[in-house]
Amino acid sequence: MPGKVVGMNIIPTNGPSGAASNVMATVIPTSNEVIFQGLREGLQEFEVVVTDEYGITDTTKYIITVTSRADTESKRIELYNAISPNGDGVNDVLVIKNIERYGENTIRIFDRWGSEVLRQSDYKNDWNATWNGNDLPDGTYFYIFTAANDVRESGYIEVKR
Ligand SMILES: [Ca+2]
Repeated sequence: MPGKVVGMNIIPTNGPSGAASNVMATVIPTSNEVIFQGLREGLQEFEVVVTDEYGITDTTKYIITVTSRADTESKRIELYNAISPNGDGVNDVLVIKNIERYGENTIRIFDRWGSEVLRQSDYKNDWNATWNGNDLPDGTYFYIFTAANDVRESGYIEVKR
């Protein structure tokens, strides 16, 4: 386009998941954000029409996948990232909440020097910061959790007895 862009319009169109009659898209020029209303789950098509200072327009078609927040959140793993494996029965093991939802999974845990101290498939929520039957030192560890459907989460775990 020859000129400076002066306007953008987003038009929901009929996509594979059906009519777009209830969808509204509002462009907020000050923040370059688009607010969608009335989206439903599935594929949604939009035409993005850009207008330049000479009134010339350019149209691009986009297809986005709309997923519900519940779907997105259920793929995230939830764990309490500090454990106190001192045998008092409180927070002694690393628990990944709802781990059964993820199907086949693998967890790997590394110490601060990058040595792997746990690699377990089908994790049973039972890691208590031991390695070969010995207590690992208190400190910060790093985990990588992978499971079916491209679930991959990583982060730190604090071990303090
Ligand atoms: Ca404890």
